[in-house]
Amino acid sequence: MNKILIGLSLLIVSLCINTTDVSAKGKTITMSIMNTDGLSIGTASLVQDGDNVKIHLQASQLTAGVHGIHIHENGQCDPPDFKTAGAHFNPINHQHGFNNPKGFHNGDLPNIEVSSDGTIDVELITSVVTLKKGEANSLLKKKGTSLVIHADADDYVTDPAGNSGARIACGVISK
Ligand SMILES: [Cu+2]
Ligand SMILES: [Zn+2]
Repeated sequence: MNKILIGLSLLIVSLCINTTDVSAKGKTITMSIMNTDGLSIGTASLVQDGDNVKIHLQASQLTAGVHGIHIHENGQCDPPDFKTAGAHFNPINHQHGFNNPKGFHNGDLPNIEVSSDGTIDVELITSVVTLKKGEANSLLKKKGTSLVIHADADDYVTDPAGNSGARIACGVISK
């Protein structure tokens, strides 16, 4: 009986901690990532954590190696080319790339590396976008935004998209 009570109180304590944690972090937005055939190959979860937005990407059926990934300006992913996602999310009108003296876009993100089995499970953290509505750099603007994975690596300097090649996967970020 004692053991059960201790177990219960531990459970209550951990529930309280989780609740606090969740409210400090804000709601998690989960979206599906689709490939060029329009089929789901994974998910991305976004959460506001203080000044940062954390993006947890889990996907499979990708080609192994380094790929560019960005947040694009439109919340629309029409396969197979995902052109409807538009350009990189760029509310302050910079050029592309972390190594570009006139850079970078708010939607720019570090390259991801897909394992030899075609899977990826990674957390990306960015402080130049927000999930708070109404802000100029909000990912939840009226028509949403999108997360796009490219065929090639981002060179972090070539405007407007880092020479990262075709768009191979896309997911809509919206409330
Ligand atoms: Cu892109
Ligand atoms: Zn860019």
